[in-house]
Amino acid sequence: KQYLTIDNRKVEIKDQRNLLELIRGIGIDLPTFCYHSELSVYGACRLCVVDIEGMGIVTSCSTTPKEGMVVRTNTAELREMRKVYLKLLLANHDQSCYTCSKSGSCRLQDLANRFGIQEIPFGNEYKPKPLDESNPAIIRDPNKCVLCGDCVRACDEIQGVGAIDFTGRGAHTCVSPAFGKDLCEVECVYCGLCASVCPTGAITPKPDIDKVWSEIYDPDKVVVAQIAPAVRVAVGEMFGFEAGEVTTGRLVAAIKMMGFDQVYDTSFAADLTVLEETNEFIQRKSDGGKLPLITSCCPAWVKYAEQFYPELLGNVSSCRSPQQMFGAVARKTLPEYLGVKPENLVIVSIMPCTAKKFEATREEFSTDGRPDVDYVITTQELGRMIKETGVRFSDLEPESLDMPMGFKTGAGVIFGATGGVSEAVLRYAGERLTGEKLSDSDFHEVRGSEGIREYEAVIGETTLKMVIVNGLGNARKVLEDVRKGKSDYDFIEVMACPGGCVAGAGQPVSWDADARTKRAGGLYKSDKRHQLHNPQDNPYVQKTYSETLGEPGSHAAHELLHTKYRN
Ligand code: HC0
Ligand code: SF4
Repeated sequence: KQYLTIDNRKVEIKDQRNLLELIRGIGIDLPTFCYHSELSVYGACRLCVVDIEGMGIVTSCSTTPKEGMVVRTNTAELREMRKVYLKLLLANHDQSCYTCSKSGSCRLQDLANRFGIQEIPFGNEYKPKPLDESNPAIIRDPNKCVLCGDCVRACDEIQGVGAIDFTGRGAHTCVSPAFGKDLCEVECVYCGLCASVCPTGAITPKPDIDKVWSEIYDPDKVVVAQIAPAVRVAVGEMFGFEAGEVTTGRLVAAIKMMGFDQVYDTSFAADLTVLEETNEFIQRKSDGGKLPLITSCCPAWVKYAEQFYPELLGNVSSCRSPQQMFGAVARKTLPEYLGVKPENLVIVSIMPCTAKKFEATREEFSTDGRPDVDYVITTQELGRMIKETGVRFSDLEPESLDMPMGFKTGAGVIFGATGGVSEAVLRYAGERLTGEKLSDSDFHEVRGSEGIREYEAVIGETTLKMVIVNGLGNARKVLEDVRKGKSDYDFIEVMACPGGCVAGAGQPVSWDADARTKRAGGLYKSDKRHQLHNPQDNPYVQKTYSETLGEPGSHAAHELLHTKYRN
């Protein structure tokens, strides 16, 4: 065993990658902007400086812990250095904290507060730079950038996109797409990972709150909501609940109090998606069609495939995502069901994701020029709207979702975690391929958090070789082999966000490193509490087939539930 000393405490060195991890592991929250455990070490913000006997002052993020080191994290000099770094950042920062959407969850604000900074002595050097609001998903505000580079490394190292980088030199350095372009002009897929890791308000989800309020206030409109799976296990975090606590009932109550007319569940459409997608899969498998079949519900992944793997678009499932299946079915059936004129029906999605905002604007997903989903707001935006109303979320009595599209099986709920789509497909495929009910609908093997997980399912006579991928850089690793004909997968699930939708960029800002695991745990717990677990058993999905769609893969189903991708 090896030991070192931190602030007079003897500490064992285990497998920590750097001194910062070790310091944080013993409960000292040393501040940083540019350190992120899943990214390479950059060492630029210098806030994590420590004093080591014999070495002097070094950044702890880039120092390997060694036997016998004597480390101090808090000295007069270190404290002064941190304050100076913070003041320099503040001097170059837009100071519109009151009106910033990150106010309350901004790390710069938090640290200025923690270090008791009450003046910025260097004068305000900063000259306003234009915002990039060019796309439906995220806003880039260079005035709030602290040059930590987290976004640049996340986009490059985790997503393998490289849409943004440092540009300019010295005092003119900033982060932007190449040649000062806007995000809509480069290969950005709107996954929002850059916004998730941004410690300030420099990259944030683009809000649609005002538009949704004005529809709610319009007495002629009937406004319906669909709630994505991952929202129910995260929105509570904005109201004092633990990550992963399932708050669906309170969520419904709050949304109704806000003035929505009906509250439905995207998980209903997820059940529907499984039937269509599994049908497509089994058909391809039995007719020698194009395999592997690759899932299509993550819009950032679909855009990535269009840009980087156009030759594999024939492998991508033609199924629309649950969000868009919901939109299409709701447009077709709800006007009559609710007795509302089609033009007065407003469909709002509540999603954990920024790319869903983009997906809803795609022209494939509109009918007679009107988008099937009118507005997409993120979990964060919904939380803010609830806060605006003053409703005390934790005091609400849970309410039920509205029928028919509020009914789902557990399969439609686990979609929000990586591996969830694959497990849901197995729950239906198992029955389709053997003609028998499954005795156990859990497939624990596909659950987990690794970026690439393989699973071979043996169902009756058929072996299905599956791989579950999260993070687009991981997708690239798997797809390179598919492209070269070197892989024999039957089915590939791809979600752009590491962890799946539970970790989407629209989820509440969280400092909890385990939030994503806890949220996924909440979805699996919710699955257990549902009466039904297999999507084919959803009586309202069955009714939708008998009344509107015929059977999975039918002409009507294709019209409403499938699409084609651009090359
Ligand atoms: Fe997801 Fe979805 S599971 S993408 O992660 O498939 O955003 O939560 O709503 O559409 O259902 C996001 C989450 C969804 C869709 C569903 C899928
Ligand atoms: Fe990169 Fe995703 Fe951010 Fe676009 S949204 S810049 S692809 S991390």
